[in-house]
Amino acid sequence: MGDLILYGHPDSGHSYKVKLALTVLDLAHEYREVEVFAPRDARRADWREVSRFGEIPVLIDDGKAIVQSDAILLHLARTRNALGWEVDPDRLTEWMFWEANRIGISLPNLRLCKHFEQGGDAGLIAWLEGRLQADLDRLETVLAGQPFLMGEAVSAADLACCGYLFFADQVDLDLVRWSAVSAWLDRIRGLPGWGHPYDLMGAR
Ligand SMILES: N[C@@H](CCC(=O)N[C@@H](CS)C(=O)NCC(=O)O)C(=O)O
Repeated sequence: MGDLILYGHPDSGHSYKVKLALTVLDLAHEYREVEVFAPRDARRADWREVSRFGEIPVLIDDGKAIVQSDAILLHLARTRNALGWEVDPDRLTEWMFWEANRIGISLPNLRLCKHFEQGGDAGLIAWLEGRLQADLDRLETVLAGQPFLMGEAVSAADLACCGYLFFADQVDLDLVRWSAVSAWLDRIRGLPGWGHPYDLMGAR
């Protein structure tokens, strides 16, 4: 396997999902911070060259740039035959599409409204909150019967779905009513290589 470079930012939960996969897999890599709050054409040039959709994260693996956090996670799982790929690639892929369409939409956008924009349309916030609660209910149901989303061991599905939940305080989200989700997050916190986004990618 060749050199790995991750482009991200400490406030980006999508970047954190990939950073966490790299640390949990204990893969040596270079981390490059992108000035994500600056206009796109003012951000670092090496990132602009490789970010096909103008977003972070981007992972360079052996010279090839891969974008979209869940595509990157699936790439790491497939090429390292790890993080659930070795258990069931189809089930793992299902979870990644679920994340991208569900909790990967509801929670980041709620955080955008409540934490970064400090306001926003009340109807939109209510819709995002309702959707997030349904997403947490779904995770709760699965995790009530097993320690991780794919079964007994941590997988890329867990790393994708948990990412933004470590910013729960920024959206005033009290996870107490989702006890299985809370216990799952504690299990993830206990993994070798785990760190809070601001510890792994630089404090803000
Ligand atoms: N679907 C994308 C979402 C990535 C995304 O929303 N990235 C944000 C940071 S978390 C970004 O780059 N925002 C800056 C911009 O769009 O200019 C993924 O999963 O990678």
